[in-house]
Amino acid sequence: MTGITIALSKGRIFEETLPLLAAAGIVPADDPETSRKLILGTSRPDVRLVIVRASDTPTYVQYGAADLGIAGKDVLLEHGGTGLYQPLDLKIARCRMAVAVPDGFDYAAAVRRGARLRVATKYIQTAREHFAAKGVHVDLIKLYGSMELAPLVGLADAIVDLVSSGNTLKANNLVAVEDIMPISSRLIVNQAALKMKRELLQPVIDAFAGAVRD
Ligand code: PRT
Ligand code: MG
Repeated sequence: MTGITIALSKGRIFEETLPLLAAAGIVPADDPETSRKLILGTSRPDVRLVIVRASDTPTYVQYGAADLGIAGKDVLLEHGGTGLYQPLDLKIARCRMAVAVPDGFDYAAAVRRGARLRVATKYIQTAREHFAAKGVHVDLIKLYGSMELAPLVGLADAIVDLVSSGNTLKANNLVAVEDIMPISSRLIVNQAALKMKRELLQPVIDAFAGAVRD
């Protein structure tokens, strides 16, 4: 494909990417919330968007099915980043990765006495590194969503999840007891495409860079 293919997930990343796309003269021809199309044309005949699951974005870019993509740092850490160039923190879809437990569970005391904790999460790699660095013994339980449920039904003592407003934790009587890292979304670029199509891709990367807002 001689044009540019950009992989995006619908929802918050798509919404918050619109101003960045606009800075590169790219306006989607359809709204992925209402259209069922997975390939969207744009105002630029040489640019198309592909709509993928958030956790699949790095895979599409890694294999060159998309030249560019936008993915959360949470997703990139789990993927590993192979074959990807990550030139920009776009500072969108911001939140934090945290450890949370049921209100009333004394996490600090459990850690102090060296208890083995069962931790449910979608973010196995990040959680493993975090607890290993702290010397906390954990059994990690892989889930694909709704982590907040796990401690409420006895599947886990704690969860590692993303927190933005804190409303989901509060609604489920959970409290964040430890911050792991701040999270935002990055522009990712297929390394081979950057070499082969630099004259096409670099102006888009530069336009995104100029449109990043704190
Ligand atoms: O939905 P799907 O399974 O396809 O994937 P996804 O949930 O990862 O996708 P999406 O579109 O929901 O999120 C895309 C990216 O947005 C993530 O990879 C993060 O980098 C970023 N992001 C920013 C968030 C949040 N904020 C966020 N709050 N992703 C998820 N959440 C969830 C969180 O997991 C928790 O369940 O929202 C809930 C907490 O929100 P608050 O506001 O109640 O604290
Ligand atoms: Mg989601």
